[in-house]
Amino acid sequence: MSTLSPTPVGFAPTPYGPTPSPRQLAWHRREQYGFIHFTQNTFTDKEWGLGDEAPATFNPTALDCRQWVAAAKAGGLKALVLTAKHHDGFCLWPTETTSHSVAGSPFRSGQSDLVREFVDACREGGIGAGLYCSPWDRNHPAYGTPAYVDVYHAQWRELLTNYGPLVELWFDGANGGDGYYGGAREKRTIDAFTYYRFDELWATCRELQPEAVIFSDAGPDIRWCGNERGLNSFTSWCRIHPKGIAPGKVDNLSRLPLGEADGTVWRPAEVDVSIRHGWFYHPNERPRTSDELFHIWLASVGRNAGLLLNLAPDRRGLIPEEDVAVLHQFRHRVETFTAYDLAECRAIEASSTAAGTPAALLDGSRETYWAAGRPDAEVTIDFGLQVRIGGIRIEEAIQFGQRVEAFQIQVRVFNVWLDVANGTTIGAQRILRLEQAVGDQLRVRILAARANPILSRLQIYAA
Ligand code: FUL
Repeated sequence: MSTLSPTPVGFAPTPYGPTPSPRQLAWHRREQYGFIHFTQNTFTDKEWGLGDEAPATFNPTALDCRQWVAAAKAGGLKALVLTAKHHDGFCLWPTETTSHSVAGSPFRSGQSDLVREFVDACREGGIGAGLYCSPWDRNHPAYGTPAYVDVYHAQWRELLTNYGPLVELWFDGANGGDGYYGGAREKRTIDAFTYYRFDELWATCRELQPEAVIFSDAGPDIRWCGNERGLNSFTSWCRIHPKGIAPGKVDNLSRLPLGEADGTVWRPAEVDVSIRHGWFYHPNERPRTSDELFHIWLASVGRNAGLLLNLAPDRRGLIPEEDVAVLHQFRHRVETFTAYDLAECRAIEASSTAAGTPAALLDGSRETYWAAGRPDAEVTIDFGLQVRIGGIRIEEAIQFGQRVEAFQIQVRVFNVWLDVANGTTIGAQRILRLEQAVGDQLRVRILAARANPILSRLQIYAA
């Protein structure tokens, strides 16, 4: 087996299918980040407020957004997305569009702007800030008519204009119909495909926040994974056919986790899940264990998705101490799992090379790559001695599109090759736990790909 050859061969590969935009690529690199669900529901013990909550109900006693940021960082989260407005319509900033906001609450004597405190704390802490502003508004009297949609667009315009650069804009799909609606207390239905004029609104987002990714069930930058349990599917394509999906409407739910191998747009999956059972704080709920969070991480980030982990500040306006402790343990768990890379500085050999070099897989960079000369190809790493392997991380060079459809991991023990794992798609990253495989060589065999595979990184974690 030859040692590292630093000289790349061949020409830069031609991309296969759609590829990520710069803002999508930056999103892929964040991998895990957090949600903050905080509003009237925190004080009323609800998940969906009706919209008739008095602004005076909202009154955190010790709110400190810097504590949220510290908690996020304790868990290794790279950004936070705040519910600036949830379905009950209460705005956490002093909007000019409605009086149903923090301006009417006793919190900071009605002088507060929680969105400002939030973005300032994120920037001070060096993490990205994103915002959620619910399309469904159970408070607004005009909900269901075109007049409300103008209000909704104006709310986003305030958020997009006054709070500096944002990394993610979150468009929820829920619409339960009934609400307070200025006292009408009735059921109102809308057409999810046309009512909100999302195309127009998203064009405004692009103009005012060009770096921010836009999330909804349907994208346009990142799509929902189709469940709130923290699990992406084993197979997950970053591509999808955009037809038939709108925020709150999906013709076939399984399209969301799986994506579509022949999809025409790049729209990877985001996995949203809460650290507790509900999205909002409820005094009778406890956080998940760090073990559960580690499994969620493997089933989301480890399956080519972004992980949006929800944190729920309590009535003080602080993330509960027990949740912060779990976040610390979760981060420690991930860091321990990935601490020692057995592949670093080892000899690596490929069955074929059309461009780049197999050594690029071990150089730590995502810019360099190995492009195989055939759809089925393999790379072999020689550890030089028997090692105990606990996990593996494989990355495709997604700047050239997503290609791999099936792969296998084998380990050589006393000259016999044993299968230790099989997989389908890889994408931005596939992370697998291997049950203590022992051997002196490991090979990644690409069994099927839609075009010659191009990998950018390979890490093999010591058990
Ligand atoms: C859902 C909403 O209905 C929940 O309240 C929560 O905000 C979740 C993240 O999205 O669609």
